[in-house]
Amino acid sequence: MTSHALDLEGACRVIKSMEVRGAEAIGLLAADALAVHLEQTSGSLEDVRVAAGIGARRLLETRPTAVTIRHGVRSVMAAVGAAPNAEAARAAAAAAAHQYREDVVQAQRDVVEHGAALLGTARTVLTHCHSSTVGHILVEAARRGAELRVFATETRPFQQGFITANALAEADIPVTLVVDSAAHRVLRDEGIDRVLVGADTIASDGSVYNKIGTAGVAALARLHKVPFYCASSRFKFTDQDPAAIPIEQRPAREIDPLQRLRAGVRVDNPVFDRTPAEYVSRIITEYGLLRPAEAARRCLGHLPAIEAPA
Ligand code: RI2
Repeated sequence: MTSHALDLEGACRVIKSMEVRGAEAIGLLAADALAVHLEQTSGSLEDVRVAAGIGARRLLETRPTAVTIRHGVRSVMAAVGAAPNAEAARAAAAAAAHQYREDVVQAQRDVVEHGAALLGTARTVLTHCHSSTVGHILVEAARRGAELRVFATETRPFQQGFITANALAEADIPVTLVVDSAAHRVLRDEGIDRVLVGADTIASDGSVYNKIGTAGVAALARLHKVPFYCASSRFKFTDQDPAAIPIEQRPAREIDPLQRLRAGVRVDNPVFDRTPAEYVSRIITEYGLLRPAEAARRCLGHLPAIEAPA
């Protein structure tokens, strides 16, 4: 499936269903889908702007925690806002989505470079969920000769740990899948010397919003004195008030797909949690390995402010 083949509603559907998932991927798809939507919008400049605003809101509703969607949408909206006429707006939207992709891909390459250097020659790593950024770092470190051993948590309820495990096995990196509740045992008994996770969103105070369970792994890493690293380009950072960052709730059926629960049992399925900055040793950014608050300052300094869609 190519993202370009999707109309706006199709893109919203596959993002919401997590058929396309991972913070970076959904931001790229959102930008592309909005640009394609505007290419297909005829009429005046005002018509294009209205369509952009409606499309942006639809995309932002899909996965409310992921700030990458905001950055992708913002880049397209800014281009539309600056265009003098409808034709220029459509062309500028396409160019902006393309540029956003180039910038995100380059930033991830730079993060991977710093991450692979961090891992050095031989490391035992614990990771949680599936992050394309972390995956690329591990594969690149192995390519450079690191004798890696990786433990991947299953990551209930969506089980993205399976994606991580299969991708690493395909790259011939020894990997062991464990249930989430094994994190304490693994950190205590398996000689883990780095925890490495991705990010969906990072607040200006350096706290990391990532897959549910990340904060628990971080607390356990602290207990066992294992350094905890988060790999993230600037496109995960936001200057939103941390208290206002929404945590996405997903359907109960993801936890109880066989519907074994009786009516009346409440299911709480927040898919992200917030890891406080003090649990994070360094954030691996395109600007190098930085303490969380410094990473936020540097990364936000290289981003335009995110505005709400018109
Ligand atoms: P990359 C994922 O979210 C995971 O939480 C992962 O850590 C994060 O996105 C970053 O992934 P989800 O879409 O951008 O599985 O590094 O909910 O690929």
